[in-house]
Amino acid sequence: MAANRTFSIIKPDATRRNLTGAVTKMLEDAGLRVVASKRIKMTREQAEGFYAVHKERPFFDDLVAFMTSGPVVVQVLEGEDAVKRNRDIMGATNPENAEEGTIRKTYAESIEANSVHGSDSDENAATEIAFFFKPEEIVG
Ligand code: RTP
Ligand code: MG
Repeated sequence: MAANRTFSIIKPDATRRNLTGAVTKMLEDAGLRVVASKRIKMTREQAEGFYAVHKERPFFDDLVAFMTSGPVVVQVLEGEDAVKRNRDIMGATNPENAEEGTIRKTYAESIEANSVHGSDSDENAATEIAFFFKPEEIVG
């Protein structure tokens, strides 16, 4: 598959523990290139908008509270088969089910405080990238 892009968030549990570099190294070692990156504090409106697909889920309010509890690092990652490559290195949502060597197995604290987000399809990647970045902020 041709090189393409995905969207990643280093979540508040990871920035709090000063793991931005460690997580980014795992992404880079997996063959992904950081082509845009910024550290932000998500507003409640941003978090609710970003996770709108989960609005009816029981964990929605907790998730919004968690994602606004501290800084996050939003990134655009580029590489061959980027969406799948990123999901593979992230590991399962629940770190108890994540494989050895994945980011979540290595660093996640819980099913919610699971250190990273990654887009789950090319279509969602495009939407999520546009949610946080202007085209000129992405340098491939
Ligand atoms: P993400 O969107 O963050 O990459 O994670 P994912 O696809 O593996 O998981 P998803 O089902 O999309 O859930 C989004 C995020 O919500 C939190 N979550 N909490 N308490 C719970 O049962 C629960 N389930 C999910 C996690 O932070 C998850 O990454
Ligand atoms: Mg998801």
